[in-house]
Amino acid sequence: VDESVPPQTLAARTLSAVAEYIKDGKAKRIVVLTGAGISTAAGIPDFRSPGTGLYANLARLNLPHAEAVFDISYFRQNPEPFYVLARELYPGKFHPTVSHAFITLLARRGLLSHLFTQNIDCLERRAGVPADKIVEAHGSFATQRCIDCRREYPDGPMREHVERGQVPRCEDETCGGLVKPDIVFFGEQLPSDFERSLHHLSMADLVLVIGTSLTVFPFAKLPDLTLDGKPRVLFNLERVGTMGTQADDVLELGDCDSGIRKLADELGWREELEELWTGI
Ligand code: CNA
Repeated sequence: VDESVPPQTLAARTLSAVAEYIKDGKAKRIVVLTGAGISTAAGIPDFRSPGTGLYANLARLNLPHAEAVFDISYFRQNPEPFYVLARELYPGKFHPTVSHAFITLLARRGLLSHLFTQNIDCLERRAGVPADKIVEAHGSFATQRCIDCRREYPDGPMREHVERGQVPRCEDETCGGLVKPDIVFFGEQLPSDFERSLHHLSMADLVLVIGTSLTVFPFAKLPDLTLDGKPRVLFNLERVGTMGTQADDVLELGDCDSGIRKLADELGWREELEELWTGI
């Protein structure tokens, strides 16, 4: 946004003004949008960061192109590369970040409308964000099923297969289809609660966007459903999407944990945040 355009709602385009807005009770319904960048500090690589991102490290899997690992038609032909990756990403090995803990804190203070996440690592649940506030736009590793007959596959054997790097098969022997976690692959529909929850964005009076390149649609359009005059804050290493084009957009560029701690300081919530985080 042109620096000469004054903000409409905030006193200034700064975290301190965002904190004032929250403390004044003007942000009763906060929507948080997250992507892989909120979990990199937990040790889970994102997709697109140059050098460290998953796509940069998939060469050894001999994929036709990096996205193929999450492509449903490729998976039908060759599920092994996905299971190599699943072994690295499988939930249970990682601890939520301080940014995840901040979302839990918002929920405890009754300020969290909803969290929309693109992540499949289940770290927001582990951080204590209430399940009914979470929209897992791309599904998660929490459940799995046969891609042919849709029969659910049990958690215990799933974990064993993933740990051994083996591809699980449908327990119905007449089917024998491939089993896949209920994460959304390219070419698959998003979960039904995604569409059903979109109206929460137009009801939000503050939107926090944390650690996403805003390149995967339809998720990437979510920040643009925010109403005019409602502040949007980006916590990311780089500027992304349309963030920074609205009068009340605040850009906090850098690692998101530092940005979130800065906001917590401004709010006077820092001690509570650190306590919550270390207690997870
Ligand atoms: P992405 O395209 O890899 O983008 C990540 C963004 O986060 C980039 O803009 C980075 O600059 C930024 N970033 C990285 N580290 C930090 C940090 N510490 N602080 C602030 N910003 C940071 O990932 P998206 O989530 O945008 O892409 C959507 C895909 C990625 C979804 O379908 C996810 O399922 C998928 N994914 C999820 C995980 C996970 O569950 N943790 C991991 C890898 C990929």
